[in-house]
Amino acid sequence: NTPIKHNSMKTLDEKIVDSSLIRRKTIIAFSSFFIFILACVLGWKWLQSRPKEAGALQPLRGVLNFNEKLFTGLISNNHLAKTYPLSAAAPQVRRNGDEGMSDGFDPAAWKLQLVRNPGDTLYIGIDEIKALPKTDIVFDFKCIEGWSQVTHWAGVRFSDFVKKYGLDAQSQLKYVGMHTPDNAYYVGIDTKSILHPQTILCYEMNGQPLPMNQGAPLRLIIPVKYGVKHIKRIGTIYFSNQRPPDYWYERGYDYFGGL
Ligand SMILES: Nc1nc2c(c(=O)[nH]1)N[C@H]1C(S)=C(S)[C@@H](COP(=O)(O)O)O[C@H]1N2
Ligand SMILES: [Mo]
Repeated sequence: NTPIKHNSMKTLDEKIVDSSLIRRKTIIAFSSFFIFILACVLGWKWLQSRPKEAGALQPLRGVLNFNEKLFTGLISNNHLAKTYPLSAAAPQVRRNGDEGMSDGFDPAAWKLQLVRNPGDTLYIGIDEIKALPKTDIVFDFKCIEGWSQVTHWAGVRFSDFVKKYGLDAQSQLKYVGMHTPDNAYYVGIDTKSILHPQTILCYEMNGQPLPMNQGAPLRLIIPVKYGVKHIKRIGTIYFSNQRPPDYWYERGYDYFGGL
């Protein structure tokens, strides 16, 4: 151990480390790195070997289920999605997702099928729905693909629809299911979220009748959820204690879809 002279001003006492110590440290560093990589590979292989549950590997589905429990407990009707002034609404509204929007659909012949009980279905025309109290909302529409857009929608609050059609007993059930007239797109929604004051059966966008590709004559707008749940071109609405099938849940997303 000899003092090293760095410059004319300072003299430092540095320890000369012997090379066996360096070698030992190097070996430790490399082996811990190797063990880490091995753990990653084995962990990944294990994950891939798990069975799938509703389109998601079982351990991942477990995490989704856990989050879901957490957030279903949190949502309340006092918690409102942020709203914006009319001037903030985009004039050109993005369009996304065409499942269940098959050709040959005639909006003039459309009736909403409201299944009050098995074997008890009401057929409701769009004019009846437009006659109910109208609510509008400007909010930030969020898609799980990563985009969002402030947009303006109007229609009847689902809770007003429930009052009008005497669905009090039905809305005690846990879920509401909806599907397109061709059954190709479908969602299941917890009743608490469907009765949220910002959830609307929507027939207008930017003060104009809903365009066809945006879900005419009737779509769901549910600001407490991601875009996937805002089903366009609703054909049928029903209530159930069992989870209704859900298009994107079956493809690996979480069922709740809450924000
Ligand atoms: N019938 C139907 N509704 C749907 C979809 C779809 O594929 N089919 N896609 C959903 C998704 S993922 C999003 S982001 C929104 C997009 O609504 P927009 O086309 O009005 O922007 O619709 C939702 N509703
Ligand atoms: Mo989406």
